[in-house]
Amino acid sequence: MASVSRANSSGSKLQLYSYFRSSCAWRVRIALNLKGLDYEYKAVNLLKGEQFSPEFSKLNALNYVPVLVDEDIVIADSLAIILYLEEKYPQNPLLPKDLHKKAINFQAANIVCANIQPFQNLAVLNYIEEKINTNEKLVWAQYHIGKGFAALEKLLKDFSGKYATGDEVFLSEFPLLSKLHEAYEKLPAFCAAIPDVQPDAVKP
Ligand SMILES: N[C@@H](CCC(=O)N[C@@H](CS)C(=O)NCC(=O)O)C(=O)O
Repeated sequence: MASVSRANSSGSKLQLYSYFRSSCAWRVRIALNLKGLDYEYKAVNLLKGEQFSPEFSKLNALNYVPVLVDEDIVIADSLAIILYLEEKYPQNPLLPKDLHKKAINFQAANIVCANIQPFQNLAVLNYIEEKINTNEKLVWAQYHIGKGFAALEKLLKDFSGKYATGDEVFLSEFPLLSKLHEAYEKLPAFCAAIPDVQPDAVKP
């Protein structure tokens, strides 16, 4: 695992185990950036299988990124990390105060984390490729992503302003989803979290 330190003016001890193309790590990078938290980027190359190293397995028995280490606290799940950051570092809140809007945020986040992302995970796609074939792998991923996006599009229709549930920034991502994506893309915290600008990005 390679480690790259970012400028760290606040003396923060946060470390993020990440892979530049991981969507789960990507949302945590966005949250860290929105909160203005410096962190040390610990690259875990998923294509090289570094997630299965004994060192990394100690941090997450599931062998997935992201993992956040905050001094002696280790958290291995993007949503758990984001909710931890929200409580420990309350500056620049990620969630709306309104209870209903907050619940919609959780619902949308869970659609992404439980009903979309797991079906297109590397380990799952490799398994389908091995047991069935490459074509089926793509059909499988597209079906589940499409189903999840359709549910998100429907859910957010009544709530979205500039961002998903209003004009405050929230942690998630058809015509409405595209519009939201464009709005998020303009924000510096999101620009700094894209795969291509991460320390472990593969340069063309
Ligand atoms: N529920 C976890 C899922 C984490 C996850 O699936 N991570 C993927 C990258 S987005 C991973 O590390 N995959 C490695 C593999 O499939 O071997 C989260 O939201 O953090």
